[in-house]
Amino acid sequence: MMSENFSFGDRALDLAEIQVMGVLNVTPDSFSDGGQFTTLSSAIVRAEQMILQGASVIDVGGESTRPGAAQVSTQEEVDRVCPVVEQLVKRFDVVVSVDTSTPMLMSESISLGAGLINDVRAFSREGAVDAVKKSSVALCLMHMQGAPVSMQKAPSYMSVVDEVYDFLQSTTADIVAQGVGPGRLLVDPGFGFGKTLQHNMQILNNIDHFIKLGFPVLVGLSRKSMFSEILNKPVDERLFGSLSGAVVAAYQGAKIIRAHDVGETKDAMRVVDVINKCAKLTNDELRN
Ligand code: 7PM
Repeated sequence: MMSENFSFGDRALDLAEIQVMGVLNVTPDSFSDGGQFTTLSSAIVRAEQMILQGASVIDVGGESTRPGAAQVSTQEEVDRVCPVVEQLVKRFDVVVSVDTSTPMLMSESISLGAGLINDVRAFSREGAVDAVKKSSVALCLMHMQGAPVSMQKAPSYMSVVDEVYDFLQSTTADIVAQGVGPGRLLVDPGFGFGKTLQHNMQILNNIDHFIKLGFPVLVGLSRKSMFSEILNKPVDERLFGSLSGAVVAAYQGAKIIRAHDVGETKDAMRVVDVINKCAKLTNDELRN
């Protein structure tokens, strides 16, 4: 099997195999873990668990992007996230991702050894591109319609797949034009960020189209409210729904799956890896 090494700062991952990004919330109001991992040591314990379960990326987030969430101050976000990034880089052989739109936290995280900046606002804030430009970290650009406070009020598109595609195409081109190498970029259609259930399902059915952008595709479906709309289940009972969605995305070529339930997601992705790999075998290779 050919490898597809992709650099995240000074670490690399082989994207020929689907990678699982474990979610590490360090917000006191995180919707799925009630903020119990807000202290440094419990965050490290949770990260280690996820790494043992197969996470190759840990996504540290200190700003809740929950629909309607209150904004945290820059200083508060930096104070929550930086000590966690520092410890994770020091202790584990893992790509440390920072879920932020704040240029100051981007710079700080990069100097602490983070390998990926995951920005749900696609580096749209003043100074964001400058904060990452002179480093070698990877950047994940996500699509969102509107802002977290209001995005789920009335999502509306003429053609959701085309609009998300065009946004990712023009935003990646714009960032490359500002001096970031294209080999550093990942894209994400942003499930649940200004999208109805139908919009989310249109996107999920067209992940193979987003692959054509030429950047590795990352998706986050884990525990999202689209599964509550389908299954009518609370956030802690959406695992099987989330896995079903992750399989559909990965089968079409998504390379990184952002998930809370890392071990279960990793098992599902191992199965999809074998399905995708066997699909490419020739008759010659299949004969004994
Ligand atoms: C409330 C609602 C709290 C939604 C948290 C969330 C993504 C992400 C998030 C994603 C990328 C969550 C989301 N979702 N980053 N950050 N892609 N790249 O479910 O889909 O954790 S926050």
